[in-house]
Amino acid sequence: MKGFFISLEGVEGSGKSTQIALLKEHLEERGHRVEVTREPGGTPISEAIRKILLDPSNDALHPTAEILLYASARAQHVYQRILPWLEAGAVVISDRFFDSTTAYQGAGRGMASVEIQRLHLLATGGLSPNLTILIDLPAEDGLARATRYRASDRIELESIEFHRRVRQGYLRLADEYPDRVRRVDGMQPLDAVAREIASTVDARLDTAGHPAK
Ligand code: T5A
Repeated sequence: MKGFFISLEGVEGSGKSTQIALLKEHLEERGHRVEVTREPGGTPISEAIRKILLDPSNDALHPTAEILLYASARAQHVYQRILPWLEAGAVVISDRFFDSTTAYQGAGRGMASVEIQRLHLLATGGLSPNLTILIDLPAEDGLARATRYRASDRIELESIEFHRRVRQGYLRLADEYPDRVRRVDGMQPLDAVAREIASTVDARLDTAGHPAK
């Protein structure tokens, strides 16, 4: 693959969208072609699935149907957008990818890890981010930030215990995949988080043979 694939992960309101906008600007100044996308979403079909998943009135959604919908949205996203961008040599930044399923449906809902791994393989054809930035902070702080100016979506309405399990699931992923998943302290001021992410990404791009142009 000619491009470089970065995912940003974290609990609700961890600051992913804010940091992705800053990272895109930083990388474009260094001469990279950058494509930004998100999950669930990133294609018209995946965005339609996103609406179902986040609609608070869909409280009857079964956990099995939920995980399959996230996987369907991802498969469409991978084949329609992410792979073609990577083949064209872009730096692709996705707001969430398969680690969200491991953290939310695995650690949060308690679904079996072996089934989740199989589903990842089916949905992605084996594609994995080259680098994952985990913006880590307590679930309470993230939720407070996320819902300060807008109503909660279906997942944000889950119990605080659910969101704490999600955070622990992410921390286990950082332990399990230390080369791919880099934890950044999300309680730092915004610009300090941005600096840490930019230097981590620059170093990885240089090592992977994508130096600034
Ligand atoms: N999901 C997703 C699954 O369950 N399984 C899956 O497989 C996938 C892919 C997606 C939902 O779906 C779930 C996870 C989610 O619940 P979403 O709307 O994309 O829904 O949810 P989030 O990704 O959590 O989006 P948010 O917009 O809520 O959070 P962000 O993008 O992490 O945070 P951001 O940048 O919008 O910042 C939130 C607020 O905090 C401030 C910002 O200014 C903003 O007001 N902020 C800071 N304040 C102080 N200090 C800092 N360092 C700050 N950084 C940001």
